[in-house]
Amino acid sequence: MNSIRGKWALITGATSGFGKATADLFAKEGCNVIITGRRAEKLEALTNILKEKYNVIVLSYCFDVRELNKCVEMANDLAEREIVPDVLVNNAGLASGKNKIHEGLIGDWEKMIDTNVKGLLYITRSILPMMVTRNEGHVINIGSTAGHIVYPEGGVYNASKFAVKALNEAINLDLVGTNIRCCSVDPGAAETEFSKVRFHGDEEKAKKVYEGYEPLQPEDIANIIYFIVTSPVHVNITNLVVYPTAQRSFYVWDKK
Ligand code: NDP
Ligand code: 8X3
Repeated sequence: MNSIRGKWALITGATSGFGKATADLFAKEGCNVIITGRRAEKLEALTNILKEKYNVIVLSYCFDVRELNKCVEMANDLAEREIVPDVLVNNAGLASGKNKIHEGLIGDWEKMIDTNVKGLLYITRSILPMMVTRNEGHVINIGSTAGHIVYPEGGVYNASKFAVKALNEAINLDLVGTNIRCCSVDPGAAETEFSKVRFHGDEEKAKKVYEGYEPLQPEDIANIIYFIVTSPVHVNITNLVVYPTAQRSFYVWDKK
């Protein structure tokens, strides 16, 4: 067991879903956390809760991962404070819209590619050099089962998560000879704000995605990330795929 107590974890997209649950679990286990997101009020609320509940240090940075200069600013600020994240969870991401390619909205495509691919790269490029210099660290990339198999009307989201899968593999190759580990965690259907965002705020449509079976919960993913990060330092889990038991593929379900 490789304890995270007293260490630093940077979790992007911590205002809801997987990121929030991971920040909560890591803080509960005594890890100082750096949380990010665009919604200032949610970040502030989570900061206060984690400090009060777990007595750890919480730093928050409110910005959009699509803005390279903001990613760099955060990294510079951490460096000034002499903080090198022990763990980076590249979680900020989204699906926007669900359309056939020939009916797709360009704005949706740009949001997904810029956030899920370029945002992940911007954060990684800003933070990973600090880990390399110290020759220590762990990168967790949140991919998706959507990055293993494509499905109708999901094409651009699928492509963005196939890219995360490729980048996760590439980062691992490039880190050979260092002590830095890198893993993508690829969930199937999980009940978060994901579908509400995908359907542009349509709560009814979002709710239907999780009906008739027991979806994954944010805490399930947090527990998995915790397991990966706390495994012994000579153990590098490079990819973990997780579905709800009622879902075996995008196409194979047991829905009541
Ligand atoms: P949520 O919508 O609950 O959380 C997404 C988080 O990402 C929020 O904190 C949001 O914060 C942040 N975020 C989104 N866009 C940006 C941006 N441009 N800049 C900064 N932060 C951003 O969804 P999930 O927890 O489900 O999603 C987390 C990750 O998991 C995503 O990468 C998603 O693709 C992936 N995933 C989700 C699955 C699911 O079924 N739920 C399954 C497989 C993978 P804010 O809005 O405050 O910026
Ligand atoms: C989210 C899972 O199947 O809705 O990445 O794309 S799915």
